Amino acid sequence: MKLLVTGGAGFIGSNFILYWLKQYPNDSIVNLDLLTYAGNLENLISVENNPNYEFVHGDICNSQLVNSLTRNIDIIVHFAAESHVDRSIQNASPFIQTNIVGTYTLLEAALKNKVKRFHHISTDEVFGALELNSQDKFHLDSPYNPHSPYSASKASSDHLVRAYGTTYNLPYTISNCSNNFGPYQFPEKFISLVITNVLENKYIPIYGDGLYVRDWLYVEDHCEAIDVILHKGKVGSTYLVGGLTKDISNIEVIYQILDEMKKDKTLIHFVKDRPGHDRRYAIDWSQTTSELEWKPKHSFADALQKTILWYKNNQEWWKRIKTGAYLNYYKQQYG
Ligand code: NAD
Ligand code: TDX
Repeated sequence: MKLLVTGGAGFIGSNFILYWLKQYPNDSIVNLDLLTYAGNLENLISVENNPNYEFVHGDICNSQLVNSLTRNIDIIVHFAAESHVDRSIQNASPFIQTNIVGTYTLLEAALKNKVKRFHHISTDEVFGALELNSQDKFHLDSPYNPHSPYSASKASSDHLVRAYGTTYNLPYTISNCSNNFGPYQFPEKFISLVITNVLENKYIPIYGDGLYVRDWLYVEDHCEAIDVILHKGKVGSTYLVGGLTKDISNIEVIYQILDEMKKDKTLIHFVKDRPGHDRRYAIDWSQTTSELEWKPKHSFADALQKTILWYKNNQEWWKRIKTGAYLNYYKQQYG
């Protein structure tokens, strides 16, 4: 089987490529990535000489390139996106371009070249926010109600994928997953930022009252979910993928990290809240379990421990990032 993976040099995409080539060594993968600030080929050093792996540096909005790469491809797994909510608040433009126009460009190529499956990676953020302390969860029939330019652009891309399925019979699947964490996550996202700041003895910025709730999913569990969706998922279906069954607030996540890293709470700094900050996410993945027999294998505590260890053992990886252009972003975001 031949896969075109977009955004494969990013956090989840690179974890997916490493996972897939280990699991299915006879499959081949073309990785199309623009190498924006978030793309890092270091993540893929262990497979760069694998004859079944090819990297192509390019933009998913380039229709000529995307069209030529899609010939002879069986499956497209579409990760490429601008993915950070705070950056979308600073400047929405690249989000509109990559997440909407880029997805449209890929859909056209998939149709033209008759790919057997277009799998779109999306997010639970398209559903908006839930009430704090409620029992509510996002379901497959939850209405779309995105609040940030990021989530609105992802919602648009989901609608486009479904429209191509309905109108042109494009064989697609979609997964809407919760907040991922694990190795190779760019240290602008909450958990990777907290761990690396603690390792540098820097203050931990926590937005607002710190009582916001996210559903945390270990990236390896996410890769396994995509695997079962590609092998057993029904064309034209959407699958919800999450990691938790019990709410955990951002401040509790920080306490757990500090506890595991044996540091005290003095590093915590409450900072200005994110505009339009979604209060709570919780995802009901029971249908994915009953239909595909998938469920996350890692508990939050175990996955957090593994993740902390990875960042401790791979300091060069994130230190190279944190001393580059990242510094400008950090100054703009946190002062
Ligand atoms: P990431 O920001 O780490 O990586 C994105 C990758 O896409 C980078 O390698 C970047 O270079 C590439 N890219 C960006 N614009 C491109 C373009 N125009 N053409 C080609 N490549 C381009 O993102 P991530 O966290 O790995 O997220 C991957 C996907 O999963 C995204 O679609 C995101 O919306 C979705 N998602 C992420 C999370 C999460 O918690 N990280 C949760 C739910 C859904
Ligand atoms: O410095 C911070 N302080 C803080 O309190 C940062 C960066 C975040 N936070 C809070 C905001 C959120 O409540 O932590 C929570 C998680 O924040 P992010 O890591 O920015 O994730 P989120 O906004 O929830 O979006 C993520 O999950 C869904 C990903 O970035 C998206 O790509 C994905 O679609």
